[in-house]
Amino acid sequence: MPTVHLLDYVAGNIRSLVNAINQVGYEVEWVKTPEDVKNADKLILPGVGHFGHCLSQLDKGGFLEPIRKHIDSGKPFMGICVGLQALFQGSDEDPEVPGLGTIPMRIHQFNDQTKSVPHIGWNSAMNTGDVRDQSFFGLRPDSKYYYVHSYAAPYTPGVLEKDGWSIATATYGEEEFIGAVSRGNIFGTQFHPEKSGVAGLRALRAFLQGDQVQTLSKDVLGGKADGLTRRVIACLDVRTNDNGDLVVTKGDQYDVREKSGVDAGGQVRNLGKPVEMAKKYYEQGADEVTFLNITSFRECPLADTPMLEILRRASETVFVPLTIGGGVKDTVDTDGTHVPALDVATMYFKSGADKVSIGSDAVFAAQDYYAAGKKLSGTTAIETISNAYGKQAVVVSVDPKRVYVDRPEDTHHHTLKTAYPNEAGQSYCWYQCTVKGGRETRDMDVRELVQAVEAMGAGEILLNCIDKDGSNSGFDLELINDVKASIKIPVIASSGAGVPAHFAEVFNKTTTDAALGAGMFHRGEYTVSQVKDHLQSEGFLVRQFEA
Ligand code: 1PR
Repeated sequence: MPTVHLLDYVAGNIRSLVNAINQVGYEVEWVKTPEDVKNADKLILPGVGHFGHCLSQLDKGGFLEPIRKHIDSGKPFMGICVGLQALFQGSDEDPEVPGLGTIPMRIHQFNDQTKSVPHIGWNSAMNTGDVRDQSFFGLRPDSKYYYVHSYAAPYTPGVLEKDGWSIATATYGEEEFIGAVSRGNIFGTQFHPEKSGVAGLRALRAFLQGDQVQTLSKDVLGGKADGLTRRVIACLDVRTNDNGDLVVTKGDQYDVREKSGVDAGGQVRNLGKPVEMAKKYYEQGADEVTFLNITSFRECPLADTPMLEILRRASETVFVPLTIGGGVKDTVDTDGTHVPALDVATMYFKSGADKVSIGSDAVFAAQDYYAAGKKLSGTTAIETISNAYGKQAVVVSVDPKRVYVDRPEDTHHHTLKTAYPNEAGQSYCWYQCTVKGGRETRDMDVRELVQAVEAMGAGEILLNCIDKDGSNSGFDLELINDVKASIKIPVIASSGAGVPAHFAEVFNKTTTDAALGAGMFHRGEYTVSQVKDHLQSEGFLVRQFEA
């Protein structure tokens, strides 16, 4: 197999990139020292986390000059995400830290007054060139690519083009930014090709094969830079069943045991095998796949935890983002060793996860945050993981339950007037946070929780609702609107999806950033592609699976 050199200087999900490189027929050689850069023909600089962290690590390791020389020598160079940003002069994210300066512009933060930040999801990379049927490095106007970032290079027409750069852009809200650049031997993508399905693999292959300019066939010219698509996520709740096998299960209001059929009497509902199901949903067009370890599997050393193997295997064939939740917290291993949450997360990232999801521990951290007068401790799982890997890598999974009251004055919590009073006629409710899979409640409402975790550096909220879970009755729109109104980070609506129309409803009636389904997919009632088709027929922009 031909090789490509990959710089592994920062923490992050490098496994997916290696898998993607293997998938297109290349092998990775690691660049561990500045000397190794000299031996590289094709060099890739991946990048996750902070601009300043990335550039100062490169500087400290003595890599910057060899990278510059590599680029100047005309050998192929590709920068991904922060690796692309490194080509610029600097970034608002860490104004003191200089970039490589190859591109004479700076990186700016997205405006979070008008939209959720980070920008997470599938967006375009449209060539700005005059020759409409030409593209570079396999980018196509009808394809979508996976982006996750809070900072970007704003696009000003003509400025870089006059210096010979080819540019492809995406639009987020009112802002048009650079999604990919290329000139001569240089290729940079703000999106993650390794997470962008077949479209991303095509770009990676084109770079590795030096296939810089392509003439596009007529049938792919129809795309337009129409912005972020509606994200549809498939969620797999995973646990061991009573025979000790790892299965995908699904609860009703979090109760996963059978109540009817041959297994009535309490067997754990078994809906399939995690890796196979993840692949199936990827091929149906799921924009992301989430695995939630809903119980600890068994007493085994952390390094052998079965979720790691699931991630390793899933990331070999599923080229969209993978999130893993359950048990991300400071832990004591079976041999008594204390393992910080950051190390638990690191194991997951190294095994192929792109994001970790934190549930119970986020509630405990939020309680401490308020008890300390809204002071950050710097030591919570959210803060440590977010600081090391960037906020986009940290999802907080929220498991709220409705509590009805007669009047808002009856509780110190934030209430809303509901269109769905309970049987006793109470028409106000608040959403109480729970821990341990809904088994215990806490004196905290969902607003308090999401605001606290946003302050700690969470990048996204996975908003479940215990009352709606498994009900097939649609999402809890009141809850979603309430949470959206209280934070700036993206929200994934979850719990209650039963038919494709529920997805259209949640995108119509709330400003949710993504929507997640579980049971309706697992039971085979609908496919992800049917949901996407429905959304498209209702006028929503979606990404369809590229074969
Ligand atoms: O507390 O950090 O160890 O994380 C545990 C994680 O496991 C949390 O994210 C929590 O939401 C999840 N969890 C715990 N117990 C259960 C259970 O079902 N007994 N599942 C559970 C949560 C909720 C969603 C579900 C949607 C959509 N599952 O992920 O997929 O409700 O379902 P639907 O579309 O079929 O309605 P920690």
